[in-house]
Amino acid sequence: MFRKVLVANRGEIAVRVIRALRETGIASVAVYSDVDRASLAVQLADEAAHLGPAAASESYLRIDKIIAAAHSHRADAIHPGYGFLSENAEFAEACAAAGIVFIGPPAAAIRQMGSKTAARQLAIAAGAPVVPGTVSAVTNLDDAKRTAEQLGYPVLLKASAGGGGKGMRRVDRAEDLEAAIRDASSEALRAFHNGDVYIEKLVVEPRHIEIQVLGDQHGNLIHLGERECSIQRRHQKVIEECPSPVMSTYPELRERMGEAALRIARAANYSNAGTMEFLVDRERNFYFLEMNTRLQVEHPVTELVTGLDLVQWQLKIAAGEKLTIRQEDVQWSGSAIECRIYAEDPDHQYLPSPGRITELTEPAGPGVRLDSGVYEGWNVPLDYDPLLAKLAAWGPSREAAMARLQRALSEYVIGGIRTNRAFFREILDDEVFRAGTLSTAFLDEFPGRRQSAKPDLEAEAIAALIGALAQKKPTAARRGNAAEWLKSGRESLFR
Ligand code: MV4
Repeated sequence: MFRKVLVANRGEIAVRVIRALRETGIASVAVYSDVDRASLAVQLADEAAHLGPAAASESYLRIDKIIAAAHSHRADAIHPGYGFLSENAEFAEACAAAGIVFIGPPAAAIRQMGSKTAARQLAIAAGAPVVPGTVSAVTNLDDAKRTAEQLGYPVLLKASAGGGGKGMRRVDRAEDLEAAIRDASSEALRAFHNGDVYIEKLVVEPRHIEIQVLGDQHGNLIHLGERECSIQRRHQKVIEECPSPVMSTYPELRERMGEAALRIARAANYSNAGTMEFLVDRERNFYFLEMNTRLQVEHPVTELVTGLDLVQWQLKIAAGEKLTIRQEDVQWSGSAIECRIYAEDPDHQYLPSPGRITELTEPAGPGVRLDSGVYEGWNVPLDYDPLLAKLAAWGPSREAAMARLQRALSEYVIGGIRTNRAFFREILDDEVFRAGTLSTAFLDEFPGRRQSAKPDLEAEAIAALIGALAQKKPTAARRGNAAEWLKSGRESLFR
């Protein structure tokens, strides 16, 4: 096993990895930019290395600086976390060239999955279902028209080099195709320096379900089931859960999707942790979309339900150990739901809302897991993704998990900055969410169903006023149910 590991990331995921290292008796090295000097990750790690200015391009994305830090701190491996350099094949190769183990998949698998069309071709070759459409780029309008006609409108144009919804265009009629190809192609060119687009049949109101896989360097591969990630805003996941509510009704779907994910992983010679993204339509047909060759933000819900520690397994696998869990050993128990707590302003289109956290009370108790990267007094920088923490709850049933998550959210106090905390309280009360009939259209339709949005915002404002007038925090008894306290505060004010 490694003696010392450098964590090439920041925020809650750096903390997550440092915790795993501490549990395993491996020394940790945090890295930091100018604005992260006092970060929680730096405080928790055994050692820390300064990378440079706040801009990620001058710090967390600098392969040379990170490798130099690993050398000077004598780290024998690097964990990349998610984002930043985690899916950069050149970084994985640079680690190997420097004699440092990259804790992740082989560089070749990262590179192959980085091209959406290459991934699609691989899936087809592996016999896994993909959305009907083409694999090669559109070259002329007549061919494109014929393809779209054969697939049937609506179709979706996608960037070959894409991901994250950039360069995507829905086309409903043949006469709109030409302009849409032009738009999608120029957007793709700007975003990815590659204007190639291809055509897929549009899957209407799909569920977004992903399968977690884990493989060692000896050819052993297993899947750890699915995560339902349909609730997204602007291609940013907001809530994730395990199992998917649809699997509770159709358990054989997990087996079939798991098998498909493993076929693709085998074809890619994959090892370490990875995730296959699928769309699932109303008839429960599933289609491979793309693969994420990293540990994902939402991995805790899988850990809560399977009892496995994905980061511990990443370390063992990277160190060359064998996967000792067989597929039949994997068991799913109960239900877990996670919400991503962002520093963002609900009153201003959920734009990032950085600043100093002046008050922080974190939830805990039975079935609650908080992966946080912040503390009271921490200044949330504006330079990075505004994810503060992931709050997850486990329960023996989906209902129990929802109740625990609601309870935990009611205990969570984050002062000084705006967050999306109240938004989750509404989603968890929403009848469509509670019924589990989710799709990627959920958040588009959600505003129409919110009745309690206004009073809740009003209650928060009044609470702030009462707090300011009283010059004190809510008492422990009141804090137990912030919403009730807010209501009683309002009632007494208006009586
Ligand atoms: C689709 C689709 C419907 N039909 N492909 C969005 C991001 C990119 N990775 C793939 N995406 C989609 N591809 C076909 N053929 C709908 C989406 C999509 C989506 C997918 C996953 C999660 C959220 C989404 C939100 C809107 C659209």
